[in-house]
Amino acid sequence: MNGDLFADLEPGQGCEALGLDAFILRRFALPSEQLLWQDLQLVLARAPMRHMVTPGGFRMSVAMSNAGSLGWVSDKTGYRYDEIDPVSGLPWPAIPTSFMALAAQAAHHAGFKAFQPDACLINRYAPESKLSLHQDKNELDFTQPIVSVSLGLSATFLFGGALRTDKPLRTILQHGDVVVWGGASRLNYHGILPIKPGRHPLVGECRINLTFRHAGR
Ligand code: MD3
Ligand code: FE
Repeated sequence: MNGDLFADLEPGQGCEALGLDAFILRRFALPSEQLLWQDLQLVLARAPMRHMVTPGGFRMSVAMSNAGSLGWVSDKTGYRYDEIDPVSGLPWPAIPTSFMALAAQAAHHAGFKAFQPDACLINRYAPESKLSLHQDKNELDFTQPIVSVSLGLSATFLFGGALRTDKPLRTILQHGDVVVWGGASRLNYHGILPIKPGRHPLVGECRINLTFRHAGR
């Protein structure tokens, strides 16, 4: 690991390389958990969580919402980014400054100097919810990384390769863990195994994941 890049991490906030251009900053979001949580409630008051439907007609077990000038949506016609929340008919709420600061700091630690997210997808996993192995390829610019922030219950993350058939690595993502996925791993398959029931003191009986993307031009 490049010592200089990570010199200002606090003790206990190690950085691990998960794969090529993929870095886990364990517990990196812990110091800002209260602010993140407050700001998340403000976003969700305007854009409530909802279960989207896949193009195949299945209701997703993960509930979702978005902040930013673009939001990820799925319906029977397909997956896409849209400026408008189809539930409210209004633009998605802005990405809170606390979210932006955390995402920029994390990207910077992983060597991405100018991360400009325009979309923050918010995923909520109740017990038994899962996200099957998939690629994220609706974004227009793959040179910018994706930053993910895990809150609440732990999850087993599957990190595969460029092909669906590549055997995935497994790692546990815990409350406060931040992962930065760049260049070489940007199009890797990945997923989340079914969440085990439990209770987190701040977040309650679920897992929440924030993923920051640059989706537009
Ligand atoms: C690796 N979310 O929203 S975040 C998703 O925990 C998604 O909710 C998972 O996959 C979650 O699309 C995983 C980590 C993540 C996000 C995007 C990636 C890992 C990635 C894109 C490429 C490679
Ligand atoms: Fe994904």
